[in-house]
Amino acid sequence: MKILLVFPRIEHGTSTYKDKGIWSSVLFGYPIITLPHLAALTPKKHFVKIVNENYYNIDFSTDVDLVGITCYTMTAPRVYEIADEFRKRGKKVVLGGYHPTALPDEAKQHADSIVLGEAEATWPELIRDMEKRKLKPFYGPNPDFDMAKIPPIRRELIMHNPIIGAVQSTRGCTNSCEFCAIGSFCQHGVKQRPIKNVIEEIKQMPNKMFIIHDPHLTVNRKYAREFFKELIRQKVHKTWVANGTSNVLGKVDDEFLNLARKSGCVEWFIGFESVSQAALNGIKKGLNKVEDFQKTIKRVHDHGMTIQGGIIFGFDEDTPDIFDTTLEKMHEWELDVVEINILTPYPGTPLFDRLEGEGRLLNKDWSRYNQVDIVFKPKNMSEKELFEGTRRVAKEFYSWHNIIKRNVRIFSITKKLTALLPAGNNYTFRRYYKRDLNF
Ligand code: B12
Repeated sequence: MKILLVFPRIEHGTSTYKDKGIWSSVLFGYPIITLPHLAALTPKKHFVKIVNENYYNIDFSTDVDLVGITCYTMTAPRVYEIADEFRKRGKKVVLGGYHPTALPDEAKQHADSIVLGEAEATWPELIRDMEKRKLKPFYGPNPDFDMAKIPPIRRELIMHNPIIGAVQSTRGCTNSCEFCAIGSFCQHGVKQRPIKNVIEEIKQMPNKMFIIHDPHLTVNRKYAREFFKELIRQKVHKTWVANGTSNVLGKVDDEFLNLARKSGCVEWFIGFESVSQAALNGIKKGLNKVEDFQKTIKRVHDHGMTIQGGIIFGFDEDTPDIFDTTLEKMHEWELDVVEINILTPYPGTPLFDRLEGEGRLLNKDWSRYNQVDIVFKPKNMSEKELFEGTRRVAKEFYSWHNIIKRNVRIFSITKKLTALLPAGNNYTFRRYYKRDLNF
């Protein structure tokens, strides 16, 4: 059987189709592992091809038996267009990912089958059914699969070749933050791959730098510590970045941070989300304490690693003064890079259900669920204030003057050339916000 897997074009964010060219395809484009992972789960007797629409046009007349498309909320409208076009030409289409899982009946109008949740157990079953021409309308969710059986992704199918590789070691999260899509998507708590499998995959990838696409690597400290030790013991000598949480990185012992650094870590992404404790409590992320953030950042810096912080504006507790306060803290705490987002209620999250129940969703144009457009009615400010405030923070934080200052600091913290990774992010984010927030 011939299977085509499609990654649709992205209109917003740091690696969009508009950024085609050397910047995203060779330098700082994030590697996307979803489809090479799905290809690896496909029995070997079938032929699999991947098209990433951010780099290549889709050939709708291509000779295939089955088309699988990955779908986030923001990409859903484009995914539906692609799916409709293939179906018009008599191809069988399957959709999977976060958005079809949250809204399967909507997605089903554009597909022959929907795969709900993680596909490790269900994709092989779907392929068998397809061989018999007996596709079921829905598969899963089936969270009952063995992480030890996850094969290495089919890296040779990634046609563009960013210098940064990617791997995943854990799934799921123990927190249930109101805005996050992971809680309802991964229905099995935390699961991890055997460390030896992850290290083997890292060793096999040609890239000298890689990103760990886990919800957060610090979710199981014992596992993370063993992972660092093994990277060191096996002399892997690669540079990596991962997601971590403030309450773990602020509290772990020095040995943990030393091992992380020695094993190649140059940057942690931490979702601080807000400088307002009331907002954090409101979104059920009260485990994070604003009063500890500065100490956490300093500790990570003192161990030679940098921090990319995540900040979200638009929580119910946010008033118009949140923008100046946040900007002040971002500088005072010496954050190296910051992802600045407008709160977006993704279907499937408790936030979406609450705002929908309160009649506060402004539209369901999924293409605008992109963290730079405003799709809900904020509580304590106007939509204009929310947009202008976010824009002002991004413009100020990503001024050339501030970027240069931060990048000098980044190199002095890491003392490594590979600090180009976090330093480059400062430039990537400037480009993104300048375009999407229009400054
Ligand atoms: C890496 C990552 C990115 C990277 C790479 C993007 C990518 N598409 O891979 C970057 C930084 C570019 C990114 C950008 C964004 N991201 Co992101 N990202 C992640 C992250 C951390 C890991 C994704 C991953 O690689 N997982 C590993 C693979 C193997 O798993 P998977 O993709 O979930 O695929 C499995 C299933 O979903 C399913 N599946 C998926 N697709 C398909 C298709 C078919 C046919 C089938 C059968 C099955 C199937 O099978 C796979 C195996 O089980 C997740 C959080 C997480 N830990 O999952 C957030 C996450 C997916 N991102 C999210 C968001 C919101 C965004 C942005 C909108 C943020 C922004 N400000 O712009 C953009 C959207 C870009 C886009 N449209 O792709 C949300 C998605 C919510 C939603 N409902 O859409 C998540 C869940 C984060 C969160 N906490 O809410 N992201």
